[in-house]
Amino acid sequence: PEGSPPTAVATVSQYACQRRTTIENNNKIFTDAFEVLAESYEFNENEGPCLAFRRAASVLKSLPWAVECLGATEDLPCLGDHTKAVMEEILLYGRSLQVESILSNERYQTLKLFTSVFGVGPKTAEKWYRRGLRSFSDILAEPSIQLNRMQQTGFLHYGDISRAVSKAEARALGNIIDEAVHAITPDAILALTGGFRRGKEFGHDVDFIVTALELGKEESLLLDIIDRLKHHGILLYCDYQASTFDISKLPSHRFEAMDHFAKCFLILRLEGSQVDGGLNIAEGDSRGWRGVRVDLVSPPVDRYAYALLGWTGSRQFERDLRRFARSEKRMLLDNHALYDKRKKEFLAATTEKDIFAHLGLEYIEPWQRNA
Ligand code: 8DG
Ligand code: MN
Ligand code: MN
Repeated sequence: PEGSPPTAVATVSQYACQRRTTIENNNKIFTDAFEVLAESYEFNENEGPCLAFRRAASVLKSLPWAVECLGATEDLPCLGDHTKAVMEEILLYGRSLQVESILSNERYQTLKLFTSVFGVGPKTAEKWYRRGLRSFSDILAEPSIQLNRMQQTGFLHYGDISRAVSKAEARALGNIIDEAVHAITPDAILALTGGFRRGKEFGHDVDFIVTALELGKEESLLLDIIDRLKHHGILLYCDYQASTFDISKLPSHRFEAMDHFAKCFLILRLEGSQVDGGLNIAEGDSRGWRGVRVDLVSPPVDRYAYALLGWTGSRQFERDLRRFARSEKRMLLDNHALYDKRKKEFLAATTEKDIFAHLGLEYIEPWQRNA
């Protein structure tokens, strides 16, 4: 029956790109714990165990049933001794001592707080922590600290940016950007990507891909959109990065490296009147608007499918697509291209389905990529 482990268990792949993972997570008690552990290892720059816990969490997220005893995990990939010990503790006592000790650890709490500011990564957070700073007021009162523009914005809009963006807010922003895009170029393509394309109810930002049918027009299109948003008085922050895309380069090995397309990281002003059901803001907040983080990426139209696949995520899904391509197919995949190392050739794609087919993978729908 539904909700319990099937008797004839189909093998679960070690690759997230061979699993279907919806937003329904039946094993949240475990995956929340693993995420704390992964983050803690990340703060300590211990990449191995960090990835191991993220992979384990991803496997559990894909299960259509809840793990109720350790025996049920026997045939699952990516679950090591450490992972299983944490699971056993949670099954027995409802909590993990290691996770609780991390959550009450001052260093973890401080790094978590500092990295919640837009523009502050683990390196900066660590530097501030080592200087004895523990709170936002410590940072803002420290005269020797020079915040960059992104970090200043992060503090200025902290309340808005750290508040989840709802699906209705994402839709309203889609309308605003759609209006801008089509006022500039009637035959431009605009697509929602990121977590909202995967069917998530809430996100930390809203991600869009925009491109022009005429090759080479995509970069000026992005600049024109930014101009228009500025004119409408809704551009609260804009970090524009010009394209550094080079068609002759092989796909990158490093996942964490950003792609080379023209893009911008924005904060837009969204009016309550534009959102069905109203804004997701604090009770008692009477401004009638809020700031929302928006990412726009603008690939050349012939790279649209690769960009869409890369920006739809989840991050774990992307990691495993690349790992699968490299380890199982001797191909290199990134947000720009797919390269077959044996045939020594680039593989063209106009849709995401083409890319899955090149990789010999069954197509996974966007809402099944919540790995
Ligand atoms: P969320 O916003 O709802 O929290 O989740 P998300 O939509 O999955 O995360 P995201 O941080 O907005 O990233 C969406 C995808 O974009 C993710 O799979 C990684 C991908 N991505 C790139 N390049 C870049 C980049 O340069 N910066 C960021 N932030 N994301 C990038 O492929
Ligand atoms: Mn997003
Ligand atoms: Mn984003």
